[in-house]
Amino acid sequence: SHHGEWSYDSDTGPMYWYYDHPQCNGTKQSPINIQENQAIYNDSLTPLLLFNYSTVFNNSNYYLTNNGHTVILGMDSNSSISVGLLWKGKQYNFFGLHFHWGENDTVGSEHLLSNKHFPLEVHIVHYLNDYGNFSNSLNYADGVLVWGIFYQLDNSIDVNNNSLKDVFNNIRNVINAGNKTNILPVPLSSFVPQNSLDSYYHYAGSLTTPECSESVLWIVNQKIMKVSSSQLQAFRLLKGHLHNVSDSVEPEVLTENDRPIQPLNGRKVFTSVP
Ligand code: BO1
Ligand code: ZN
Repeated sequence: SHHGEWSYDSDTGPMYWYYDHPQCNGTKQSPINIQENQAIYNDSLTPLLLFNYSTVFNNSNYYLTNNGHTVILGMDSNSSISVGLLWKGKQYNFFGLHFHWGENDTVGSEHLLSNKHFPLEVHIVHYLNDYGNFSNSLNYADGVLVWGIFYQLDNSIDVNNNSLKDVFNNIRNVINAGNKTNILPVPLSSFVPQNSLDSYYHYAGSLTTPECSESVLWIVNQKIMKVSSSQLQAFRLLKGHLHNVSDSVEPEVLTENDRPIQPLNGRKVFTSVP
């Protein structure tokens, strides 16, 4: 195998991550199967308060980049206005957004909803403002907040008149690991279904990739977005890091990047909906 690199299959796949990244063997790992009928209503799960999610920063640089494991949407804001959300009185700043998909339309999401897979899951990653930056936040149980949104297949959506059109069209411009391309400014609200701030699941878990830090407060949306099969297909053409194929070294094809579900180990999953 390619030393030091992790992947989604064979001898550098999820089963082996903990060799180099011991936190991946922890007891509060993500993703999980969210059993809807076992989620506990908690009235402290008040609606998410978004700030600047609907703002289009026309003077900021929005880009997609392939980091060899996923496609990340980021922005270099030259504005002092921050983007993020308030939850339980704490300010979480936007860090980046990325995608998880599978080899076909029946798999791809990392979280499952009562054993059901979705073909795509978007993660909007935030860190607690008090901790200053993302990597410092990984040292704290409440340091990172990831808002996960499932996408279900719907071929009746108009891919040509869709707020995510430019994002999905640009996936093909970041085929190789390390590629980066600028995209048109897009508000973060485009990735989230309408009226979805007050219905979500919550539990405490981890990053779903190495280092697998147990520093993530997960918010998993109950409302679901839509994606077409042609939009999904673009993700499966992406390439990841180099790996050995018999005698040669080639980029792996990123046909999937979904970690299998992890044991709950007694953790509780909460719902904001009575
Ligand atoms: S996820 O939302 O749980 N899938 C997730 C996974 C990994 C990261 C964020 C969210 N972040 C990565 C950064 C890397 C950094 C690594 C440290 O965390 O993208 O730059 O090296 O563990
Ligand atoms: Zn993720």
